[in-house]
Amino acid sequence: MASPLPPIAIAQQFVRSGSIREVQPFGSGNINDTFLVLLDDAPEPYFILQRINTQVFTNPLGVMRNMRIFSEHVRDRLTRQPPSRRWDVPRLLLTQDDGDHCQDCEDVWRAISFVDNSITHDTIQDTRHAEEIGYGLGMFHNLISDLPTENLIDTLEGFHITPRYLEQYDAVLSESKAERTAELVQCLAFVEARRNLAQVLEQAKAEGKLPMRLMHGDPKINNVMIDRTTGQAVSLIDLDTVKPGLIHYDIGDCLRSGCNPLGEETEDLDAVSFEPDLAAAMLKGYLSVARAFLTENDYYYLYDAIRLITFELGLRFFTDHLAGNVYFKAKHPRHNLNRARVQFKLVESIEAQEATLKQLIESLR
Ligand code: GN1
Ligand code: MG
Repeated sequence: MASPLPPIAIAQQFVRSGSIREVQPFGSGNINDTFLVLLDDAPEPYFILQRINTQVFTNPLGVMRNMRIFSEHVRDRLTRQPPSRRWDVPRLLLTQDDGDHCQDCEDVWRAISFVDNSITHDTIQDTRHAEEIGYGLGMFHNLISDLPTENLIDTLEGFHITPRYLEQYDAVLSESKAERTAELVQCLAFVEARRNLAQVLEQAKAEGKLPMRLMHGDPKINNVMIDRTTGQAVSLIDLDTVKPGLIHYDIGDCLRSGCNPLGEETEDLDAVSFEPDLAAAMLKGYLSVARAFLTENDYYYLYDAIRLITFELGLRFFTDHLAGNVYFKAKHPRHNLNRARVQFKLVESIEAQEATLKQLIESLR
């Protein structure tokens, strides 16, 4: 079998003018491989090159199709109803023979424009940043709210369906020979004590209380691009999981990532906390756009969503640790265990502030 092409050779397929100076690993994604391609003498000095992880996204061409449909819809919307402030949609760059992914490559590689003069952060900077992150998610939801859900396919079956993750956890656990260390026993007990909360959003969906809409799927704070000059949110990136789902998954994910000032990679477990001031800022930003389309039930399930998606991510990391780190990229054998414990700490912090958070949600609506 031919050896895989190096990223620079793949990047070359997407270059229309100028020459490649360098291809560098980029960002902190846990699934796909991402590179920044730097160009000389080109109208845009860099672009993003990504290898889609086809172990996870088993229908990568479906992912590309969703991205095209999403982008066309949002661009059209922005032209018809120009927003009062900057909002960008990353562009798919075409190969020299007009394909949207690399031909003749073993994997599926694509290239995406870099949102000009913008930056992302892995940890929240301040309440202004939090408010902008919330605004960004609201804007994103608003812009896809009139794209029919059936226009996009499900690119990752079972994604954010918490009871399914619990089933996977049970299956992995029954096979696991991992030594029952004190911390492992603690994590096992943590999950057991919260088993019953796993179905809260799926049940609300089944009862018709929460409608299927289109969601981003992964709106953690480092997927919200911030304008370097104005500090405003200007785009959401990482569009692989834009698909039918509950917007509560998104709101929960955005808050669990943005209200944890130490971020999901910290090793300082004792200091992990969910900050209500950041939650207030984020929800304020979100509601400034989303108030228009949220229902009574949507508000009712916000607290549950924040707690559930945090629990779910902890459960996913923990399962992957027990399975031998087969899903999330891990830098060392305990990496996913540590990540799980951070999320579990965050769940405890959320639970301890249930009354405050519910009051906060009430006061903002
Ligand atoms: C994964 O690859 P990345 O970092 O964009 C994961 C998300 C998790 C996130 C946690 C498809 O996203 O669900 O919230 O890690 N994406 C997928 O950092 O599973
Ligand atoms: Mg992602």
